[in-house]
Amino acid sequence: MALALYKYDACGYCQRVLRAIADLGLQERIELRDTLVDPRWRKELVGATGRATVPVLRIEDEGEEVRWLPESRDIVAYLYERFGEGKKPPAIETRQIHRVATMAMWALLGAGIFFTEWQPSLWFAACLIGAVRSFHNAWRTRAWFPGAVGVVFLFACAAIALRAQGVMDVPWWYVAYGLVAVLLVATLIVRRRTR
Ligand SMILES: N[C@@H](CCC(=O)N[C@@H](CS)C(=O)NCC(=O)O)C(=O)O
Repeated sequence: MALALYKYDACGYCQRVLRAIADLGLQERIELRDTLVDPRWRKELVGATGRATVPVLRIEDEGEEVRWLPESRDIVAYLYERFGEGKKPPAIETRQIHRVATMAMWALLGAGIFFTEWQPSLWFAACLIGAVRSFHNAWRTRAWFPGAVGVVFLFACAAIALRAQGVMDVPWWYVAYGLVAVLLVATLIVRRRTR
């Protein structure tokens, strides 16, 4: 049996599969093929599946045709079923925690519009959640872009605090411009890398 995972580091879905591999102690049994580092793997993946989307697990069992298994959830389920010896995949995933954090962030931002006297505290809390979420994402995926978004959120926190304390009025436009600039650069870089 030969297993190979087509992936790249900045992909959150790939991280989900890599966590399962680590949890099951399969690092030695599954070859990692980074499609952004080696164009050969990307070409092979596109040839087999018709697209460059990762993660995909290539399964080569003796006497059987090679199978290409896409979808991180399906790959994780497959790995636990085959190698887990009864172990189950984690019930709560980081993605779910992030979803709750995002909802809380929007709820606090929305509440700040209606409860104006609480606005600085509510918006400060919202931006702090945004910063923590982004930095965690950056650490998890080893990607710089979420980190940059985290910095913008921190800037917003500082701006709100300084304004609330009457120290200085940092124009909000800088935050918006910063975010747009970061998004633009990130889009260009991702486009170049996945072309
Ligand atoms: N539903 C898929 C999503 C996979 C996905 O969107 N992967 C992204 C990277 S995180 C990708 O490969 N994008 C590049 C492309 O589609 O060519 C999964 O859970 O595996």
